[in-house]
Amino acid sequence: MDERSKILFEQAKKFIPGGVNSPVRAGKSVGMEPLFINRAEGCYLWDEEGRRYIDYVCSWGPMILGHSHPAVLKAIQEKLPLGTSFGAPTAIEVEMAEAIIQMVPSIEMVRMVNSGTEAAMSAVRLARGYTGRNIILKFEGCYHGHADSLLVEAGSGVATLGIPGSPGIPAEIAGLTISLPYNNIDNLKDAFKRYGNDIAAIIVEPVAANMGVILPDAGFLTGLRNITKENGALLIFDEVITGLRLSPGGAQGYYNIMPDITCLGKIIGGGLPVGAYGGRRDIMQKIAPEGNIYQAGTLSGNPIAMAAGLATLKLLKDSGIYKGLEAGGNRLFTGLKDAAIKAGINIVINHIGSLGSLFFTGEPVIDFRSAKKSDAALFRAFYRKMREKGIYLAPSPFEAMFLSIAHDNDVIDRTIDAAYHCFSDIKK
Ligand code: KE4
Repeated sequence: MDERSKILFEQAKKFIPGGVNSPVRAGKSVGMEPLFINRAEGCYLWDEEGRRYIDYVCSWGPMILGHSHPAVLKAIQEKLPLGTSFGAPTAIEVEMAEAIIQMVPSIEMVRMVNSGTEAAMSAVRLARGYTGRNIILKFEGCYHGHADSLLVEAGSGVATLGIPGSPGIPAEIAGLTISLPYNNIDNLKDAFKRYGNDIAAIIVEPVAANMGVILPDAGFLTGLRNITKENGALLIFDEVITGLRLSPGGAQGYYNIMPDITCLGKIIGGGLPVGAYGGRRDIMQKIAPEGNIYQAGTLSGNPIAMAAGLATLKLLKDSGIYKGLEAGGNRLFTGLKDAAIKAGINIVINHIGSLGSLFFTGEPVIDFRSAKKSDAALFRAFYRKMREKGIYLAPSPFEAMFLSIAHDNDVIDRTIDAAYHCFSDIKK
């Protein structure tokens, strides 16, 4: 069925670890080999066999305008003949910085990097350098890229120092990170009681989307803002997914909670490799060469990537887009819930705007522990059936579904119909 992809995957595994350039693409969680994608347009992907899929991965978030949006392609095509990279400042980087500062409420200064990992890693170093403290506090199930300090699992007891989340991370480094359950303010208070004066920052996904989608309980984000202020620690919002996804101002604009530093990525690159971190001027001025906290990047602010990102941001300033994305998300996720009920399948759907995920469970999903209780085997069966019906989901129960402006009602209704048949099939 996926002959060309199979051949390519065998070839790829000879030269690339696991045959992929990012682990989740290999589809190990769903026991299916990956499709090799040849091209994409709007809400559709075509694999190497020429088979068309409705895409709910959207490159893990960036493609909010749909694939190959004419305005983004035009911006790239206009920039290309002028050269691809100079390693020198360019006018478009200034435009891009201004656009981000205008859209993201808490950002007064911003530095472009090349990935979400770089953004989060740099934000952590900045917080440590600015506060003179070393401990970072994160939440289980939140993913902030693969920097050593952030690939850390919870310690033995709650509010204890972390343990390495991967070989190759020294215990000494992991031991400077605390990992707590999401949505739990009491554990947080314990951690600050124990380590308060040594905690440089809390880093959080304001809406978690790497354990499936989990929304912040009422008061959770405000609690983080208050406890960091009370203890002289910084609050870092990792908005690599939520930035420009939930609203033009991301989650901080949606919930009206202002962090000290924000990490961005994905959407701001329009599909090209772009990340950014920004925040209060007094903090960002500590970054070299204005300050002495070092961070650098050969291709940071690359003009082609800036062209794609800026073209995307210019379109996203139209708030009508977010009303449409919200309507599409509501239609899809309520439709999936109704389809599951009709098929007699227990699922929980967490969603906000054009972002959501489904869990094969009957219990509320409010943190990583409850997310892990969902039925992975049922997800695998559902994933397989949906892919056979031409619906392309993220190959893991701990990822999200993303909509773009190209997902119209007809596409959404076809997805819901396909899901009903898949729910009915796996029910048997
Ligand atoms: P990148 O280094 O992959 O650009 O960004 C890391 C990152 C940081 N913060 C958040 C909230 C993120 O979701 C990510 C990356 N997201 C994953 C999928 N959930 C990227 C997919 C992959 O790893 O291939």
